[in-house]
Amino acid sequence: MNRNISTNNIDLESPYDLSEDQINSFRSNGFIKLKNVLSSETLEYYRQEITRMVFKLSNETRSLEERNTYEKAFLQIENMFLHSQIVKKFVSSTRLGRIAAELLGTRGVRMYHDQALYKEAGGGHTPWHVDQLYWPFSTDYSITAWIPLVPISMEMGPVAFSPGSHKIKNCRDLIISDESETKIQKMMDDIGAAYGVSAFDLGEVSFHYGWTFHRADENKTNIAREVMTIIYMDIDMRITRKDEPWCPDTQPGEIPNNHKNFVIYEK
Ligand SMILES: O=C(O)CCC(=O)C(=O)O
Repeated sequence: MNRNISTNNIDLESPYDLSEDQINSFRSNGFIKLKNVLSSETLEYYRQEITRMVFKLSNETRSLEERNTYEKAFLQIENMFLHSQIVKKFVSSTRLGRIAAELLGTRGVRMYHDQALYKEAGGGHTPWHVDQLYWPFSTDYSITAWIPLVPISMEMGPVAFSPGSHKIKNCRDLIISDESETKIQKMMDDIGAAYGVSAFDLGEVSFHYGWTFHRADENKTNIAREVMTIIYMDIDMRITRKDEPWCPDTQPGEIPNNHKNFVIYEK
């Protein structure tokens, strides 16, 4: 860790002003990209710790050629906050949590899990998929913050969304795979769905619903696409089946409320 970088966390707690238009745009498109959410100083401070933890916790030793499509897409490290108090501070940001709650229109959000998604230099594409397929939630009030820790050019494989696709019910059951990429792309072509992709400035963060279809191109550069994500659920979300290890000690029908599923923001 570079001790010269200040631990200034002003950006993590101060409110971000969301306009009515931005909230409406999120709800109709299923995603939004917001600029200047975090400062470059804050991002660089946490990037150093998150990157250190990715390489500490990853047990990937194979070359890209030896991996399947999913494994080529990124190094994926989950619930890093359990291993680092610095990461815990980052993912507990009330600035980010409040944006998530205001976009969802809920009275607050709690942690489902965090996830670093490092698309290595030369790493493969991320196939089309929806996230909530994997999650046993009683409602649709789930949202992911996709937080670039470096500027992400088009060549690095920024996350891409199909606007309005959170309302599409077809193909939701396809787990992330070569099959999901082909079948969902065909469905998108058949219905003439729009495709939204653009580079991310440093400080820009996207938010998407658990049911929004998304994917990413491969990383054609020789630097890693360093991204942290935080997956939030409505503070009042109940689970519909047991969900170990993500929601420990929680029975179906209950609200997860424990050391992993803590409240991040409450109005
Ligand atoms: O980072 C990527 O390539 C895909 C992101 C994603 O699937 C997600 O954040 O839910």
